[in-house]
Amino acid sequence: MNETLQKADLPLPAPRISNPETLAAEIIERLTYGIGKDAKVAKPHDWLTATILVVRDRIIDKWMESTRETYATNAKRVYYLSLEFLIGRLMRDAMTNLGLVDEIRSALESLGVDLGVIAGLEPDAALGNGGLGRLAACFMESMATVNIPAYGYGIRYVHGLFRQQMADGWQVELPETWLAHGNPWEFERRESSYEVGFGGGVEMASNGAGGEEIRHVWKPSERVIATAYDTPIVGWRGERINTLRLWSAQPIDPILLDAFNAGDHIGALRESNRAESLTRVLYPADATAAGQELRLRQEYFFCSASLQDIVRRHLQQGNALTDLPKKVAIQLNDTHPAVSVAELMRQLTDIHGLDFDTAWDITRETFSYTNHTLLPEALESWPVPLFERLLPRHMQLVYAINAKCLVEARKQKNFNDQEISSLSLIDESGDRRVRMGNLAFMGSHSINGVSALHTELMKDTVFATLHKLYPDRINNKTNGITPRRWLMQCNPGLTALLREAIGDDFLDDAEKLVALDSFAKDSAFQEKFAAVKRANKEQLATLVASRMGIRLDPSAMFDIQIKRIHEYKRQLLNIIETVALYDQIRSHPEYDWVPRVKLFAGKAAPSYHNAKLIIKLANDVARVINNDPSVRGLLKVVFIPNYNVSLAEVMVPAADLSEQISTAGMEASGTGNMKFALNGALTIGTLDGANVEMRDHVGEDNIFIFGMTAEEVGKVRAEGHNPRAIIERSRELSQALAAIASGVFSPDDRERFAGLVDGLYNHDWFMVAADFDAYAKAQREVDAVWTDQPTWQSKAILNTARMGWFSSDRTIRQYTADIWRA
Ligand code: B1N
Repeated sequence: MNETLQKADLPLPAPRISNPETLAAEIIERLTYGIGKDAKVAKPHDWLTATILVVRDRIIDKWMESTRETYATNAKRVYYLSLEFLIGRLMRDAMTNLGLVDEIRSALESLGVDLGVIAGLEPDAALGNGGLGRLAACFMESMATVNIPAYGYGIRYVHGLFRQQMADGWQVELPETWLAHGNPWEFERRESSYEVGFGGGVEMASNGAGGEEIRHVWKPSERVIATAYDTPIVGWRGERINTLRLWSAQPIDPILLDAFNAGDHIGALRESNRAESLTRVLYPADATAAGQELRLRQEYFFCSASLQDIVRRHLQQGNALTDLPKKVAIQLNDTHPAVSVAELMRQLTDIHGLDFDTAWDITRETFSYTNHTLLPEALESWPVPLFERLLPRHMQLVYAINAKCLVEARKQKNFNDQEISSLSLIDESGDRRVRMGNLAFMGSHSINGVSALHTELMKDTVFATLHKLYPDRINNKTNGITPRRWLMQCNPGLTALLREAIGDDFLDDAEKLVALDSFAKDSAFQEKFAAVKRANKEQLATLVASRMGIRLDPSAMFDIQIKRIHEYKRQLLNIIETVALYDQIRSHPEYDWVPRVKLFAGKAAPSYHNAKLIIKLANDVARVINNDPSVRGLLKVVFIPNYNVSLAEVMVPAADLSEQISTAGMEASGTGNMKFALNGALTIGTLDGANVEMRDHVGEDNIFIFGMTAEEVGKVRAEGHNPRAIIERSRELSQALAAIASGVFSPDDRERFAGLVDGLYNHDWFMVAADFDAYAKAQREVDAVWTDQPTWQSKAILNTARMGWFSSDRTIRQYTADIWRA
């Protein structure tokens, strides 16, 4: 190679041309030379891979440009650390944001390939459980869109969230294998590998010449390699491409040859299996702490690798370590990456030689933390003995941080012992545990909630004492959703209609949707809006027919509840009301009932007994109702298996009514609520999470709010209530519960649901009984408005018009301005 040739002089590849002819030629080229397949025998999967590779080429130029630009300007970088990224399919997302959909479609058409067919074969990357992981994915897309130099860091799970199958109405979990056909979106970066240690002990070493300064040296007993896999994330209009960097664990020695040669063929692979099992599966728990050692290992593994990478990049740019907070903002997505606080302290002190206080200031200025739930069972804490065994140096640092903060607290405020113990990083109330929420809080300059209500509750409950000590740290950043995936891509019919009506401004700024306000009463527009909804409902009906053999009438109201199955989300309330409605229709066949289809989908954590029972109940109720000729055409119930991002993309645009009915105070924000309303569904919901702000934006006449407030729930829980009396007072409710408890829907096992119903009579923690009458009444108001279609349509239009504020672009701009200062 010519030594005098500077790298900067190397020619750049010619920019790609993107007309259908060129695209078609490139697809054939990729199929032949990239995949080694003859077009004549290529399978749909081969066409998919070839198409992705051609789209990917168009991303790479911009990707490198984005990276070069950030490097050249030494701009502040944002790092989003998350144990979950629920990204779903990427091909349509990339094509939409690059403006290539029509060109690729016709290129494929000229080759006799249907874009819709191959797009449906792309695996749905489910590296997340629910809202928290999907939020991380929406944020990645919005950070690229609003031109923030950002990296997502997480784990490349070999198996994402399990595939849900129904066996006689029960959830069965099967492994999910998104990587089975390879993953053309990712780039393995062998050169970006780091060692991550576990266990062992801590030694002291003198720090060079004089020998008076002492350093801690952690000598782990176990080490694994973290290897980076990069996926490009395309922003709207392809202006910026950011990187999602996921870590995979590898053994240091792939095989122990000595053991192998001695005949121990299994033992020779033990270390390799142990390392690889670290990143093998996603924990399938949503809103509960996982609690096992492997989970803590996963958390530390990805934090350590990410921080090594971040510090390496910072130093490589020629920056001083003390400038870390000027050049780096790290957002902790809940407490799952909270061990980062101790790990950055370790790297700054033990490896880079900073003193403790300097390191602490840098750490706190660099990190910020988002809390996503107040559910006590979801607050992570680790038994001290486990933490100490796995991370002995971090345990010392946790104690040192704790001492520093508690001394400061005693000095600043007149805290009593109880307050001091609630601040502590160590929970001493039972077996001693490390409180990850407190660690994340103390190690961050900003702590945010995800809706206005949730943020206020954080201040009043879990973080009350910490808030008293640091009153400026807690702030709100109401969640958002990306309008690219959740409007333009999933609802092309509505997008086309909107462009026809109000022009293209909303494509770049979702808040410009307000221009639609003036169309709400326009009857010609209402008809078009309704026609789009109808077409989307027909598509969902087609999906249900083909997957489940159930026929749905698209002129019925599609009433949808899709989300993780959890008692606080109250699918049970919806099902019980469905049973009550079923009774009513049979008792009064002469009434003008509004035909409804009740649709459910969602997964239950495999170990969550009641959640699985609720799925079974939904299926049992569905079977009875759908087979009863006396309600035919008036009521149908469907539980669609294997809810995932791709299914949501079909269901959201097809909804007339969106169920957001959690017990007030329990859903931190919700984001499905926003997706539905943006697509013109009306919401029936409680004053919980972001529903409160949705009401403020769409107007209280355009949303069906019912039930107890968070304050009332808190009061009732403190004072105790008598659900039995409430149930006995409500004829509808007691009849529905009697039917369920007595086995009307479970003749094969009449006791099946007795326990669930007993729970409502005896404590009703989630206020299902307490809110039932209000909910049923709100549902009848829904019926009344539905009967007046022009009014319904005008409300639906106003929802679409006024939901632009809930774009994740707005959320990201707020994070940037208030927290990251990037
Ligand atoms: O985070 C979403 C919110 O919109 C939802 O209201 C909230 O429930 C959800 C442990 C969680 N909170 N906590 C989790 C996920 C996985 C896990 O292992 C907890 N998920 C949420 C986005 O802000």
